[in-house]
Amino acid sequence: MNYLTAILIFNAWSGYESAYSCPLDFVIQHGQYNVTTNGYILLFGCDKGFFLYGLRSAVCFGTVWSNPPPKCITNGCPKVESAGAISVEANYEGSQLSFRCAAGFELIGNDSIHCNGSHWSAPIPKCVEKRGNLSCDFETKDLCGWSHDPEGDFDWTWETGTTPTQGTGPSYDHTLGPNGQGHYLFIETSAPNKNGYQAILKSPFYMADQSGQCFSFWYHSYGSGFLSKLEVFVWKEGEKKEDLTPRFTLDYVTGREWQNENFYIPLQNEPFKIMFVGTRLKGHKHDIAIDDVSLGPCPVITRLCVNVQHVSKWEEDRTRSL
Ligand SMILES: *[C@@H]1O[C@H](CO)[C@@H](O)[C@H](O)[C@H]1NC(C)=O
Ligand SMILES: *[C@@H]1O[C@H](CO)[C@@H](O)[C@H](O)[C@H]1NC(C)=O
Ligand SMILES: *[C@@H]1O[C@H](CO)[C@@H](O)[C@H](O)[C@H]1NC(C)=O
Ligand SMILES: *[C@@H]1O[C@H](CO)[C@@H](O)[C@H](O)[C@H]1NC(C)=O
Ligand SMILES: [Ca+2]
Repeated sequence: MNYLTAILIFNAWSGYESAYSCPLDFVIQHGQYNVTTNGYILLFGCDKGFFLYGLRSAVCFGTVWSNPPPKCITNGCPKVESAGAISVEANYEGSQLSFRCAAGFELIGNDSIHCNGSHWSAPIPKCVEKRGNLSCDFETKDLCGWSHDPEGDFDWTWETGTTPTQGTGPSYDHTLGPNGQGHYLFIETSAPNKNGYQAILKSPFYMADQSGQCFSFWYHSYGSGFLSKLEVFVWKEGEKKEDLTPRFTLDYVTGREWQNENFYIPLQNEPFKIMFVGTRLKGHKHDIAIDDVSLGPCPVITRLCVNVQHVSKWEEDRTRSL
């Protein structure tokens, strides 16, 4: 017994007939429909040469149809092929297309279009890169879209409380503080990591129109000696880390407090990422940590807040971009 038969039996048994008043105010281009059972059921059909795209029937529930009428579609529309981030699946001999985007991209427009013989039902959709979260406190394991670069020798560790080695690293995160059980990321400088090993963390893509602002982050650099290094870069697709100049470098101990830093990102003409590179230089007593990153308007009184070396770099870029 199919769905339709079941409904007919239910209908006969319950005596609902008089209650059907679903609207019959639509036309099906290149097709027709027949009204049956006093307006309770519609049966759809398409003209010769057209495919029926959708359901073959509809049932009236009081005043609304169970589903929209199908479309009668055929081929003959301009060809659309997969290219770049967009992939196309053709059905009904090319009369209907479904679209998907590669990871990291989102679809703008309809994910499904169909053809009436000459025109597509909607413009061809586009895949655009997803916009990265503007800030992250690293409180969830998805790291707000930040990711470990497989080119690194090891990954940044997601941690709460102290780091495993005594005398180095933070005792708590920056977001929630001493009693908060918050999370941060750090580079584990103990074995098995070796001297020269790097951990690379990349932000999601930011769009070019999100440049011209400041990137702010908190870091924690406690341990003994000059043992590890933190570098922060602005990176674009295809660029090699070796060819880039870090926008921030730290290779010394600053103490047990979290420190804030920010730098200006000059206007870019293509999507970019922020890249944190942590390098173990010598020994296991310098676990550098980061937390609370954000991209946004530059602080007004930068001069008073950050050390002189970085103010000059910030001002230099700013002046150049004005
Ligand atoms: C509608 O009824 C007509 C006349 O009986 C028939 O030729 C046609 O095939 C029917 N269409 C559908 C979709 O059932
Ligand atoms: C997708 O297409 C349907 C009709 O096929 C239309 O009603 C709808 O507005 C379209 N959506 C977008 C986002 O273009
Ligand atoms: C297909 O749709 C376009 C625009 O909606 C319309 O101008 C054209 O007449 C339609 N063609 C057919 C064969 O229905
Ligand atoms: C932004 O962060 C939220 C929460 O962590 C996450 O669910 C979402 O996927 C992120 N967006 C992107 C584009 O990565
Ligand atoms: Ca945190």
